[in-house]
Amino acid sequence: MSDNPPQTYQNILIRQEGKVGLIQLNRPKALNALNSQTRAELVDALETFDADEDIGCMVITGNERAFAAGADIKQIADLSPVDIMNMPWVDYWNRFLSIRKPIIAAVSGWCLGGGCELALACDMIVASESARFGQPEISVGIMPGGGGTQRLTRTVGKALAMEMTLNNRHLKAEEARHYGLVNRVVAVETYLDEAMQLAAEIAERAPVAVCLAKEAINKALETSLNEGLHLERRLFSMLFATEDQKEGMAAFIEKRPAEWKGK
Ligand code: CO8
Repeated sequence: MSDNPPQTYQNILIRQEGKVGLIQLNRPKALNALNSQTRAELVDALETFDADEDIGCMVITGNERAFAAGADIKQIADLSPVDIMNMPWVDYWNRFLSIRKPIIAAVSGWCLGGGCELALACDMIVASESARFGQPEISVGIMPGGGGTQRLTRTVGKALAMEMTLNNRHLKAEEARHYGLVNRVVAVETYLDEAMQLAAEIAERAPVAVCLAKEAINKALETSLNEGLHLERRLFSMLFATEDQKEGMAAFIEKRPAEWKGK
């Protein structure tokens, strides 16, 4: 948790539905461009949900027209390299990556630049048919700075990442699914419901195993196979110290539903 969590948020809306925490980016006039305030609020809300025992999964969304059209260009246009270095963005990203529970991006419309990087940093993406993914930074004279060159390349491969980053190629939703960036593509009318349903299902699963499995899969993108396998083995062994492992296996043997405690 941050030291001074804002009591009210200006640029996001939050709500809890069952065991799912929903965060909606809410700067529609700016196509949900990510200014510092929005990033701070987003990470604060995620940390609050992450610490809440009643929440098992989070969803980040925007609106039908835009998930997020990138960093707020108007906020950063006149900054110097030192100003950029001193912005707390790196801290926000690090805090985002420390969230233990799964995060699903529910994406419709524009998902560009820092918005695409945000979606890529989530654990899964449910997209509407109108979703458009891109790294258009080159068009404003810069390059991705929030993980785009790394996560996008690991996800879609070098050839496509180059074209998207160097020549502002956008991916339609179905293409994004084809290249492995997106889990599901559904109608605009249902993308948020679909993401919430997926999140609700995950939130019903064994909580500790969900968090550790998320950690292990994300590690696969940033480590050697050998190190990843070692981590997996350690986390796997650790789960045998949980009450949920005993309960899950007993429930299977006794042919009854398991009752998870998250312990
Ligand atoms: N920043 C600020 N305002 C924006 C942004 C943005 N990224 N995108 C759109 N807006 C604003 C527009 O200025 C406009 O405002 P106004 O009505 O006051 O003029 C409003 O949103 C609507 O936009 P448009 O009129 O342009 O809408 P269109 O439907 O014509 O076009 C587009 C939609 C194609 C999405 C277009 O708005 C666009 O190209 N936006 C910019 C996309 C972009 O270049 N994004 C990358 C930004 S740089 C970045 O993300 C770097 C990330 C680094 C992260 C580092 C972390 C450590």
